[in-house]
Amino acid sequence: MQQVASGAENVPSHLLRLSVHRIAALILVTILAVLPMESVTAGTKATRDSVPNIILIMADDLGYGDLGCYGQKDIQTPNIDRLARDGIRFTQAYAGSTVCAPSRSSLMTGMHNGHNRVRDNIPHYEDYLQEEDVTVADVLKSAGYRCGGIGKWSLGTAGSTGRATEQGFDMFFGYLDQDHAHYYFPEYMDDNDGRFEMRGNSQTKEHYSHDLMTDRALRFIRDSKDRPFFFYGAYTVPHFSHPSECPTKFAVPTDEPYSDRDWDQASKNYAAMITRLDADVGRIVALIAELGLTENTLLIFTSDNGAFGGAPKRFKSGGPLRGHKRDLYEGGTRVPFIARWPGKIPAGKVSDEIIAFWDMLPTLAEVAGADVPGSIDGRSATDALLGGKRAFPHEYLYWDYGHCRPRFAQAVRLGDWKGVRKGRENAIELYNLKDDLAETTDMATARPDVVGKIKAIMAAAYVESERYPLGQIYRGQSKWVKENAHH
Ligand SMILES: [Ca+2]
Repeated sequence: MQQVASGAENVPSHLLRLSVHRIAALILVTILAVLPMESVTAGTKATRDSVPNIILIMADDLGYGDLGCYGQKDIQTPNIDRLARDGIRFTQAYAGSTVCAPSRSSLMTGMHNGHNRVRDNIPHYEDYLQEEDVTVADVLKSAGYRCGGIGKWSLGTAGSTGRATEQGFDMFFGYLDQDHAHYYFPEYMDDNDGRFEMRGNSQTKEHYSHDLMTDRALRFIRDSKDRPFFFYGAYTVPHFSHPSECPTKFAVPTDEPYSDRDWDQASKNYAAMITRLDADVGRIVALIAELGLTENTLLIFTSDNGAFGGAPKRFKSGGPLRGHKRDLYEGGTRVPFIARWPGKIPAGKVSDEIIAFWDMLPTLAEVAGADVPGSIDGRSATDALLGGKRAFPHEYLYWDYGHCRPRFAQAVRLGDWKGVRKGRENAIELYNLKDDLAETTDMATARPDVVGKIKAIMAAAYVESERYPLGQIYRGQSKWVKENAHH
């Protein structure tokens, strides 16, 4: 039987240094808390020209290999590919998790999954984020940004403290509950603290949720053009839909421009969803240009986790990577990541720098000249975003998944090494990503020294959460599903 490492004696020295930093950060936060507010907030509020607008568009379950600029041959994504040509494309960007809710929590709060408020899609809660949690939107709002979002929020249902409008957003339109987001022709959408009703839409299929979300995105950007704004476009494409909507489980109003392809219907729909998302990105980019904001807008495009295991195989949505969503192999966590900021980010740059979702809060805060909450796992990657090397790269990256499922898996990236342990009772698999990107050859026997370090990191990086008790198998349903069983 394998011992699970615990206690400081097994912790590498750099982790001990990190905990000293954490203590220092906590002391700093405590000191700041007793000072008058004026002395700690940024001296001058942001103005339209002093800081850029920030647009963060995130697809849902879009794989590392689903975009033309990442090697996709069959699905057309001309607008996103153009962003990559005009900006930077990262080859080693990582999502916060291998599934939706914790990945979004990591993105929003700057924590990796060992400390994340939200660790998994289950158990179902209503108030995922808590009042004391500080989101990207909170941070940017405090610096004078107007913050708006559309799409799938996942971090707090209607009326809860975790809902978007309680977490820094001045506007949010879409799905607060992620089970609701399985419906592309919904009966209603969350509209700030109310609802935009579309009774009968599940039958008439008059309104495709993405079209409405993009309309709202354009309105928000237009309304915000005279001040710095943060727009978060959490699109749900190409996530599968509820089978009641569409037999292929990829609901889309039309399978154009793939209707005449010699493909199965699921493939046509999947590709059409992604191309439709690309067109939505194109509409946003065009509006930015029309408003004269191109030069002063940082635009990021990414995905919340790897491709769905049930995505049509013909597209090789994971590209060269092993595994998919719900795995901790690279195909589960490595995602497309593109950023454009003309004049600041070099055009056509391809970067191998390692960045992760938990770096986004401090990165965007630095870009906006905003204050960062004290104790987070993320580090600003602004230097990498601007095309350079990271001055302070992470010692390691950490993910876990399956706290209340039959198997709790953990993964660590340490330099070129990747350790994956699928169940705490099992041995750690070890891969060298530099030589073996597809994670085919387990090097654990050859490199027990590296396995030992990764084992210690797995023990130290994970902190228990009473909301995600390991090994207590959860079989409940979300409140939204219970209340909307008629769908
Ligand atoms: Ca997802």
